[in-house]
Order: sequence, then C-alpha cells, then structure tokens
Amino acid sequence: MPDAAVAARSSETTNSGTTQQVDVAVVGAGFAGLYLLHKLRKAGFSVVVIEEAGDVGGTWYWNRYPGARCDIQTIDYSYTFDPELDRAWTWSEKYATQPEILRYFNFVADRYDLRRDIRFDTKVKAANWDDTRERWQLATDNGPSISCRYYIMATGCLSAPKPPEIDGVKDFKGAVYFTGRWPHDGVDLTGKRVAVIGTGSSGIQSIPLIAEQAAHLTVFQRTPNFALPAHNGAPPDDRKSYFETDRAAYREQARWSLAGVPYPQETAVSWQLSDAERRERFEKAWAAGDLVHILTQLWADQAVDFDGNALIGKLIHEKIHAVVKDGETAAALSPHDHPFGAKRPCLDTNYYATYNRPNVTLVNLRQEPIKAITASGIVTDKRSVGVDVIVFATGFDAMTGAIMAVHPITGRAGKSLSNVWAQGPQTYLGLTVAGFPNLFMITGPGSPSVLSNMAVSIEQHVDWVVDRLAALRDTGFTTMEATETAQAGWAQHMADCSTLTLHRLANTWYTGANVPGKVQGLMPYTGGVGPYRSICNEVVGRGMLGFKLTGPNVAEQCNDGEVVRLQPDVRLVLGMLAEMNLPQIESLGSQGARDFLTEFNKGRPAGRPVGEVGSGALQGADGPLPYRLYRPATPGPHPIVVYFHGGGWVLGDELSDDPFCRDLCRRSGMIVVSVGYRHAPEHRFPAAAEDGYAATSWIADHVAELGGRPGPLLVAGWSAGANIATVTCQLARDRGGPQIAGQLLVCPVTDCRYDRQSYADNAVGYFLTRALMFWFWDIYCSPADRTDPRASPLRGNLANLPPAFVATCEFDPLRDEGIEYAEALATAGVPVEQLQARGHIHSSLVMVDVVITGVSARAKMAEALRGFAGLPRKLETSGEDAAPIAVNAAAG
Ligand code: N01
Repeated sequence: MPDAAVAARSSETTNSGTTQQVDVAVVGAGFAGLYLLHKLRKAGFSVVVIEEAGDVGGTWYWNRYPGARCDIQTIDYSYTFDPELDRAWTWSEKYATQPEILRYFNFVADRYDLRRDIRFDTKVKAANWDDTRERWQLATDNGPSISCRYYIMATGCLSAPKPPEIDGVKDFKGAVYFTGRWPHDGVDLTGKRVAVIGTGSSGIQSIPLIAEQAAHLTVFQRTPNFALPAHNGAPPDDRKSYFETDRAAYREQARWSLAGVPYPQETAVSWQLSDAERRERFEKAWAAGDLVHILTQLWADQAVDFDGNALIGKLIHEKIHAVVKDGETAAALSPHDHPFGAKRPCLDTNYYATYNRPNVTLVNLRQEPIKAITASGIVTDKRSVGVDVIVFATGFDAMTGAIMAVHPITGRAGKSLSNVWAQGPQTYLGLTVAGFPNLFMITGPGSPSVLSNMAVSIEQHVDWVVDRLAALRDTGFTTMEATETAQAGWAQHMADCSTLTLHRLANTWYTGANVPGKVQGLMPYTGGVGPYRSICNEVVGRGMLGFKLTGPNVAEQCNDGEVVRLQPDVRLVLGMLAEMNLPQIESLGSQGARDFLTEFNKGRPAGRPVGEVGSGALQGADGPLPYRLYRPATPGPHPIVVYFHGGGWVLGDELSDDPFCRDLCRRSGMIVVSVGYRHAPEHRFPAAAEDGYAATSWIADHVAELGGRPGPLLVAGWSAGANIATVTCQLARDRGGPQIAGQLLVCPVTDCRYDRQSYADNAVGYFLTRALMFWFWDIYCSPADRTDPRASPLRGNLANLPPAFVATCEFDPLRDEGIEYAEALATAGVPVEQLQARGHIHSSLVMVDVVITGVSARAKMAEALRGFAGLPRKLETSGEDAAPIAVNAAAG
C-alpha cells in the first residue's frame, strides 16, 4: 500500500469494558512512535499510541529552551521511509530550530492522520505480561487500560529529566526552570539575574541567548565540554547538492555508515600526517560546523587511540583560548578530563565568546562546589551569588530512565524489569529482553541510538520490529522472545566493541555516571550503524538466531546462539575481504600467491616509526640471507629478538610482517631482526628450519656488531614463522647453542595432523583456510618428512626448552595444535604463558592498526619478551618514543 493511502486505514481498536484491545501498544509519539504507528497500520495491525504530552513531538515537544536546535544537520534528521514525504518538506536551515522541527512532526502527523490513534496526556503506569493469554496488560493514568499482543517502548533516550540533586532547591524563592521541561509560552528573562547550572548541549545552546536577555548571567560549570561552532545558516551546498542529485543513494549511504550520516570511513592515521596536514584537516572540520564530520573525518585513529585523540583536544583548547579573553576563564572552559568525543560534544553559536561579555560570570564548580541553594541564590565554597532565576540544564536519566519510569514492567514468571536490570540494562540487540516476550524497545540500551543519527537508527529499528511482527503473524507465531544465550552474547559483543573506543574513559550519561547511584556501564552500542544493521539482518537471515518463537498451532522454534562471536574489528575486516572477492591463494601458484601478497600488503597501514630500520645479509644454512633490523629509539644496547615471518614456508619475506615487527620493537624496547629465510617450493623442508637455526646462530655471533645487548637471544615468529622459531629452540638445545632466553609463538604450526577440531570448526571463512594449509604443507614438505620434529615440533622432545609465550586465536585452523603445544611444553616442565585470543582469526594479532582489539595481546607478548630477557615486564615509555597507549583488547 502506498504510504499516502495508509492514513485512510483505521486501526480498528476495540474496547471491552474498561480495556482497549489492540494488536500493538506503542508508548511515545516522538520520532519513533509516529513512524511506528504509520508502519504498523500499513502492515495491518491495530495500534494505539500512548503519549504523556499534549501533542506529538517527543523530545521536541518538551525541549523548548532558548536556542534549542538539532545538532545533526536537519537534512539528515528526517524521515526517509516515504520519498514523497521526503520531497514534500524542505528545511530552512542547516540546523533547524525546535519550533521548525516540531512543525515537521505536526506536518507528518497530519499527513498520515496519526492523531486519531494517539492517546495524549496519558501515561502508562505499569505493564504486565499475561502468560496465559499471551498479551501485555497496560495500566494507564487516564482512560481505559490496554490489552495488547505486542508492547513497544518508543520512549526516547533523553526524555526523563534528572533531578537537580542540590540541597535547597525548594527554598529558592525565585523562578526555577528545567531546559527539558521549558514553559510553552517562553520565559522573559529581561533584566533578571539568572543562574544556569550545567554545560552540556542544552546549557551550551541556551547560555548565549540567555546572556543577551539577562541583566547578569552566572554559569555554574562542573565539567567543561567540547563545543564547536555550528556555523548555522542555509544547508551547505556540498551536502545539498549530493542530496539533491541522488537522494536514494544519499540515504542508503547513511544507513550503512558508522554514525548514520553519509560520510566515508577515514583511512589516514594521525601519525602518517604531518602537523600541518593535521591542522589543515582540523581547520576544515572546525569551519564545517558539523559534529559527525569532526568526530569521524579527521584521522582514522581519532576515536580509538588515546594519542591520536589527544591531538584534537589540544587543537580545540587553542581555539578556546583564542576566543576567550580572560586566561583563567579560558582554562576553566577547556576540557581535560575526557577524550574528545568520549562525552557527547556540543554544537554552539557564540558560546565561548559569551564569556567575554561583562554580564557573564563563569563559576568553576571543580574549584568551588555548590554548597546549597538558598531563598535568594546559590552558595558555593567561595561565594554567594544572588539570582532571580535558576535554569537547570542538568540533563537526563538517559537511555533507561524513561523505560524504567513505567514501573513495574513484569515479564514471564512475574520477573520485574527493574530487578533484571539491577546491575545495568541487559538486552539482545538493544531491542528485546530475555524473559519479556513481545516487548520491544526502539533505540534501547544496547543499540547505536545516541551514538548515531537517531533518525536513521529509529527507522532501522521500526522497520526491523514491524517486519518481524508481520513475519510472526504470517507464520502462525504469537510470541517472540530473546534467549539468555543470545542476550549474554550481545553483552559480550557490546563489551568487545566498547574496548575499541574511548567512551569507557569518560564519566558521562552514556555510562550512567551523571545519575547518582545508577549502575555504570556504557549503554549505547559503539559498533556503528552499518555493522549493527548487518547484524540485525543476519539474525533474520540465520532463522531468527537468538529468539524463541511460539504459537498455538505451530511447533516452537528456538534457534539459540550468539550472533557475533568475532571481535568487532575482525568482523569488519572479514566483511571487507569478502567484498573484495579475493582469489583463493592456493589457486594462484606459488609465484602468483607471492605477487598477490605483495600487492595486498600495500593496502595496509604503514607501521609506526621506530628508532632506526636497517637491513643487511646474514649467513643462512646454505648461503646468505637478507634481514631487516628494527632498533628502538631508546639508548641501547637492547636485547635482540630473532623474528620469523608467516606465510606457510612459501610466502613472505623479511619485510612482509613489517608493521608487526615495528610494533614488537616499540612495545618491547628490543631490537627485532626479521630473517628472510628460504622458501618452498624452491627450497623444501628442511631448508626453512635449518635457515632459522643458522640465522639465529649467526646473529648470536654478531650481537655486538648489530648493537645488541650481550647474552641470550629471544626468538619469535608468527604462523609458519612460529614453527621455525620453536624448531630453532629445539635445535639450539640439541646442537649446543646458541643460548635462547625465550620463545614467542604466535599462532604456531606445530603438527602435520589436520584432524583437530579447530581444522573442522574454522575450515573456511576466516582467511587462513584448511585448503590453504594443505597447500602449504604439500609445497613445503613431503608426507614422509612431516613427522620430523623440524616440521612438526609437537612430536619432538620438549624438555629443557626456553620459556614460551604461546598465542592462539579462536577462529584459526591452527588453534588446537597451538594450545596442545603449549600444554605439552608445560607438561615437559617448560614455563609457558598461554593467550587464547577470543574472537580472533589467524592473522588478527599481526594486523597492527587494523585489528585494534589485538592491541592488548601484543602488549602481553612484548611483556613476555621483556620478562624472558630479565627486564621489568612493563616498558617505561616517554614522549615521542612511547608505544601508543593500549586500547584494552578483548584477547582472553
Ligand atoms: O545534558 P548533559 P544536556 N551540579 O547531561 C551538569 C542531547 N541534546 O541536556 O558533566 C552541577 O549533557 C553536568 O555536569 P557533569 C545531546 O545528546 C541534544 O545538556 O555531569 N552540575 C553537565 O554539564 C546531549 O548530550 C541537543 O559534571 C550538574 C550538565 O549538567 C544530551 O541531550 C540539545 C549537576 C548536563 O549536561 C544531554 O544534554 C540538547 C549538578 N548536580 C541536548 N548535575 C541537540 O542539539 C548535572 N550537572 C539535538
């Protein structure tokens, strides 16, 4: 049915006594609720929407404070479900004002005749699931109660204002206003002494306008926030023309983007750009006046790496100091306690310049906390400020406040949502909760919501939910409920995603830190809008994975499981590789495969700088071999790590693991010598193994010449290189030297058997395939030779070997033989540290600056190397030479 015709359709709700019977009850008539009503009607469901306010608009109905505007460009903050609607409305400004946005919602409500199914001035007081009737029973404070099959909370993320939590508010004799509940008729502040408490988006938007009216304005700031100029005006030409040229493409790009606004993924990392280049990018972003631009388009590591992020903070501090004339005030306004973007930054118009006005005073509550509000004003540790009006811009009980305001919400077996969420919200996809059948949340905790353009996220949620309800009806199911496994898996995935970003380093309303006593934890999903959409689609594509479906005349269906077990960045990498439609390496022949690898490696981020990179030749088992040496920037001499690259004994060279070698060098503070050993098929077994031993012997004999610290060496390797490293340890023990102090084995090949479970579990789909391993073995080693411990070190004598650190990855065919090797070493009395990296694939840990969740694993490897060398496990770092501050990875 065309959207335009849906308005004519009746929801056909019925009243039985004092109860209204509907298929679906929706709470909230804001952006989400209005679209839900339209879409549900169109799908043939009877619907009622319950709304506390007197009209439509949700957050835009309540937030009428001076200066209230959208901070996502309004071209992007629009419904897209109906192209005719999209064309019928044109925004007058880049960032529309609250009145214009409210007019838009009224326009939408009129266009689809939505109001007749909305019960205004009505609150849902309680919601109870009736297991026998398989319906939700909703008690309201106005009019009949409601019985519905499906209960959808479209209550908004920022709709429950937080109490001021300051003693004495009730004693104050002047006027008190909350930005989130601003009087509809406006407030005249002319000639008044006004206090504003709070400098989040609401405070920062309203302060300049209040300052223009008030006789005097005192701003009470607890935490300074980053704000950038909105440069409001007409929608900018570049976006407008892209939008006008191809609206469908524009909207589609937004749907698959990171934040719900059509910007590409930035690829240049901060340390690859010069100071001048970074400044140029920053100035462009500052001039663009666009939060999503500055949050995503400066450099690729801005949101994931502390150092890359800190560069932005410094540049913004410069801007603040350039505008604010009083140095002390400028310093107080400059945020220092959180990374840029970890707390929601603000868009402003003349915010910082407002502090140059003679009638504006900033009170820094970090230096002089508020003691009390009295009848005549506000008293801090240092002063008493007399005021006529107090404006609380103190924010919201975000994300869960409005959901928990309906109390109780009781699911199966009388379970109350407030009990289930006592330790923080638990959801599957941010949409559903185990134990609460047929309950849905739009942009609930666990979904991208407030970290995205809400318009895009809301439409995605509404489409997904309504399509599921229609599918249930078509297949005879009447209930849908998340499983505990799926929900726990989602919590783990959320945690994995959050280790990627810097949000966890800030106390914000994203984490519940703004509400005293609220359990803290990052509530929105940080994995991005596009990845989230693909996961929701995957849930459906895999037969409603993680949901139990029941119906009176159909067999119960429960497709239990976790939708994402991979680390989020590994999932993205695999997705990108799949899109590239790469050839099967083993189909290319050995030379073709080498050429492919060389080309492939050109696309990866260059490794970070080390003190010095050199190259030379060393003596292998049968002639000279090239090597590459990475020296730390710190004063030497340093211990030497002999490194063997991966590539199945067929591919790669001393340069092919360059970023990983640099990373090891920086993190361990050691010299890394990467050896270009001989490859098959030109040189089959035992050439590589013997080269490994010979190279290590040569390096041991030339330690001083290489600038290394006298004493035992360390060996390390990845994949087939780890096979060579551990074989070298066995040979060194058996042949009387050289001395090796420790071995780092990353995803090692340790045995020629293919029947371990990991070969079956991870045969395809995770980059290193079973077929590729077969091919490597065939090229390297004849079947008769494979049981030789120089090929299969697991079959050798493991006693008296150097201590080892063995890293294995969950989704790697080689996982189990690596674990078995570590266990066998331990059984043989060798000290072993094991790291089983959850959610990683064979190559993730060496994909430096691509797989960020591998950082903590690499940090642990470096610590192990330092421990082997008798150094303190943690490297003292300083200034430029420091390894990047580790973003905690989820390696287990
Ligand atoms: O709320 P906030 P907001 N004593 O929580 C301070 C969206 N929004 O309404 O940071 C003293 O950000 C508190 O201090 P601190 C947007 O997503 C969008 O401004 O907790 N101070 C903080 O400074 C935004 O992020 C638009 O130390 C107290 C301020 O009050 C979100 O809504 C416009 C205090 C609260 O800031 C929330 O913004 C407006 C106390 N007891 C809002 N309690 C658009 O443009 C709190 N504070 C679309």
